Amino acid sequence: MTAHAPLWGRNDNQEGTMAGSAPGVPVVADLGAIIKTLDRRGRLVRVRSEVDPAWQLASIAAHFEGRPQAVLFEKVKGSRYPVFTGLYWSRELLADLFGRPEHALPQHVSQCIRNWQQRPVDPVVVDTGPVLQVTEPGVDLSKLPVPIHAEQDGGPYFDAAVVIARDPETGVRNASIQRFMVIGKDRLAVNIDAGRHLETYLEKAARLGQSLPFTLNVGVGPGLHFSAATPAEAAPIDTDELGIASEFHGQPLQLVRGTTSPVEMVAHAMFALECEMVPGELHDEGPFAEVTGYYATVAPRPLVRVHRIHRRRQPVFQTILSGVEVYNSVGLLGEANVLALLQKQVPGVKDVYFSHGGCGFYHAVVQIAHKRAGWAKQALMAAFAAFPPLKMVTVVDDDVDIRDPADIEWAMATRLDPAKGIMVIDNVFGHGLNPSFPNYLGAKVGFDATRPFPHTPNYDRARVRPTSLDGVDLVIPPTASTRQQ
Ligand SMILES: Cc1cc2nc3c(=O)[nH]c(=O)nc-3n(C[C@H](O)[C@H](O)[C@H](O)COP(=O)(O)O)c2cc1C
Ligand SMILES: [Mn+2]
Repeated sequence: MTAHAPLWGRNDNQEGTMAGSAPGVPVVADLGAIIKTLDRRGRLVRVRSEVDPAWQLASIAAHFEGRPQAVLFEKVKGSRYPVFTGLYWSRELLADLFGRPEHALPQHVSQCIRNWQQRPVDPVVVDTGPVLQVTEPGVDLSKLPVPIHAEQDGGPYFDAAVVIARDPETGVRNASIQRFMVIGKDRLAVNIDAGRHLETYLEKAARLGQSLPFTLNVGVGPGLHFSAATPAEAAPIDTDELGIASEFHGQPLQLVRGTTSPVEMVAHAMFALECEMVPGELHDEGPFAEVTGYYATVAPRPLVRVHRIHRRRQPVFQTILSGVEVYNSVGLLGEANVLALLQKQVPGVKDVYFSHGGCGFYHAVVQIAHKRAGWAKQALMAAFAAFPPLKMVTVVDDDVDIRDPADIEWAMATRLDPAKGIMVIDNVFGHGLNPSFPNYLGAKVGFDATRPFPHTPNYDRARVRPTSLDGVDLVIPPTASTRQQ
């Protein structure tokens, strides 16, 4: 396990908190403690007025999207529970959460995944946990503040819940995030993309003539979200990827036994729903405004029966806005995984960034310090293989800032040779939500925007000598834009 102390140390605050956070576990493992700490550090916007979970909540949240602060909606119409959003929409906020510089985040994430791959620390099953403080006498999803986000969304959506399921043949646990539309008091419909482990589990259950039980864990910290979002390339189907959360927490993840099936729940979640899918039972799901900026269309998708709802005494519901927040969760995990694989396979790779213009997971920018001619193209091919949703990969030299779109364009404008440096791969598997990949099939493009190797002085970057402004006597008059601030 990593040696780092989880940020903000242990949550040994014994007083009852608003969210009922748990003593003895790291802050990052407990959303209640995270919210409390964000509040203390000036990183929590509180919305005190009552808001409607249908459209209004998301539209207010959108005003704060990307800021290094999360948002807590204290009063949500029709429900007793607050709603929290925005934990992932700023890398500054996330980096603070993990107590390291922003640029070091992908390295940290890939290190945690590597540690887990080498020496997994399996979750432990404990007798009880905060999530079992209350078991609802019946199931009524309308009591939960499940928001409707975009104008044409087909209904309220659980979009930040972690699914835990067990392989019907091997019993191995899987964690993932899927969107779930509320279609009734105790019914949901789920979108499972092609190739997901949950899809394989459901197919296996069908072959065995069984249903597939799973739990839906709402209100968890980044360790769990990151373990659930770890791509299959890094966490193959025969591994229990929940162990990745143990790495982020610095101690084994705690689970509690299910009460209606052998599938566990997250002990420190805010809510846990015990659910079941019967193979072949479908219901229309969608539309849903997806991370791509387009609506996912309506189609018959697996129907889910909710059998039991457990919760903390004072739970907070968690939701994620389809946008930067997803770029930074799925994207960061993809980025970390591509970085780890490229560094193993391609000498000279220094950094990887999944740009926001590329929806956080369609465009990877790779930084390389060339050691040999032709390695930029090796990096292109390795990146596509490492993360199938990618549609574009751009490779630049190590004097280019991969987080600055203008710098990347500069490299393309001055270093890309369009005759030799553009690689198109047609008829290849891509991401189903990308409209340029109908039925998961389309074309991908790689740009080698590196200088010719060996390097020649005509490609050397002109720079002024770095100087500090300390001690320089300056008069800076306000401009129209600074006056407005
Ligand atoms: C906020 C968020 C929403 C997601 N929604 C879905 C979804 O609706 N369907 C899906 O199949 N994957 C979705 N994903 C991606 C998967 O959770 C992710 O690729 C995961 O690694 C899949 O797990 P698996 O490799 O065990 O199949 C979502 C990810 C995030 C972070
Ligand atoms: Mn998996």
